[in-house]
Amino acid sequence: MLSLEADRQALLVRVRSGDRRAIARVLTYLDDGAAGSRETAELLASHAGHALVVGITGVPGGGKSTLVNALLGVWLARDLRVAVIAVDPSSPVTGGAVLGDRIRMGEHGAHPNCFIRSLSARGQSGGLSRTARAAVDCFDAAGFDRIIVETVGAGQSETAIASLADTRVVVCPPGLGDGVQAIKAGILEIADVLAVSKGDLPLAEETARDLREMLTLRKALGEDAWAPRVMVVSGAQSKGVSELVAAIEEHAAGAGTGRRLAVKSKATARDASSADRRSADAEHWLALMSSWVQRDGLCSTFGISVTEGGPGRAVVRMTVDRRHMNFNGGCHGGAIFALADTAFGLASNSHGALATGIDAHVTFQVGIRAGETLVARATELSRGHRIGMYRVDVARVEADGRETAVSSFTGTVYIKHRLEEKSGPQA
Ligand SMILES: Nc1nc2c(ncn2[C@@H]2O[C@H](COP(=O)(O)OP(=O)(O)O)[C@@H](O)[C@H]2O)c(=O)[nH]1
Ligand SMILES: [Mg+2]
Repeated sequence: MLSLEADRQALLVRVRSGDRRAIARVLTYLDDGAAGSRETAELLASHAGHALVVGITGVPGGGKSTLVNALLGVWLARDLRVAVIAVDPSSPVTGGAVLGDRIRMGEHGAHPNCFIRSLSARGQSGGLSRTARAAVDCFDAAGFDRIIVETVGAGQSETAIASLADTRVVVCPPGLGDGVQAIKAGILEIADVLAVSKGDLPLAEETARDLREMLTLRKALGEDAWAPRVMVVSGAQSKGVSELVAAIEEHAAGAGTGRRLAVKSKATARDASSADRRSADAEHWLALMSSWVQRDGLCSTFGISVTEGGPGRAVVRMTVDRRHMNFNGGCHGGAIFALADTAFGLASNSHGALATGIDAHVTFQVGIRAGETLVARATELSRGHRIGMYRVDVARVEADGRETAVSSFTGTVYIKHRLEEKSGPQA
């Protein structure tokens, strides 16, 4: 329905004027992944850049939605326009969590300056983070001042979605005690603010102390590891909520908003460079990454080769044979992981700085047999002073050249040495 450029432009004008029906229509259309949705997403992104995007991540039942409701209360009272995107990859729209969220945020749902939207998991995780990105850009283009993205911090796509946010709040319910370690390193690493939720409960202060201690330990390990702020909040009793708002806004003022758009525009600028320059660059990266792979024991054991490279990205390949088989006669999951991890390692080390993996999530969609060829493509989702986030899509190459999705992988790296920005890595 939006295949015509004129339709798209007309709808964009309505979205930018804040027309709720137009926004709802675009969101449904993006969520469906209908033809032309990529072009629409790009158009929306080109009009975005005003909003402060806040990611709220944490375990299910941790109190995220209740906290989102409290944040809505504060920002709406300041006459700001606030959008909420609730993403739960584990539950369909009609399922418990998202329905519960609607009720928990229902207090403000009818406010004219508020728009709450749940995103379904119609596609795979990659599809979901793309849709979430497009939804954020849509609300941003529509002039919303604050966009809150609530994600469940247990799935494989949450780091990808969290990387859209300017400021990330990780919600930790109280009473984790020693179980604080249960908070995945990757999730902790993405936190700009750690909010101990349900602050009215007795163990909240103790949990906050545990978290502060844990962060101090981390800081002692790395020479200048950055530490998030730890705060105790209660969404239900509005305790600590205005302090949380102040911390979010302070962080965003320092870090800058719209960083997700910068990643994209750098890519666009690269695309615009001349064809000659591109092919010389491509050769340079291919040779460089191939030399890394040749020095890698696992890559030679598994027959992994590089087919493309660039700053923050890499494409690798492997044909499955006896070496990769498990005892059930299928391709070993570890071999697929190794392929994805290789692409991740190449992409994350392509900036002339040493990056080591600290967290990775992988999903497997289909089984693989001997004789099949797999390709893994790594792309950079975000990269800061210390933390980089990457996504790797693994696909099976079919006889006709088409590809079937096999596995999706998200990984986080800790950047150990930061060298001056330059176009290529240290040779
Ligand atoms: N005591 C207390 N309970 C809370 C608070 N916030 C949320 N809860 C409860 O925790 C449960 C999960 O809350 P919800 O906001 O849906 O968590 P989410 O799954 O992380 O979005 C619900 O039963 C809430 O009533 C709080 O500040 N104090
Ligand atoms: Mg929730």
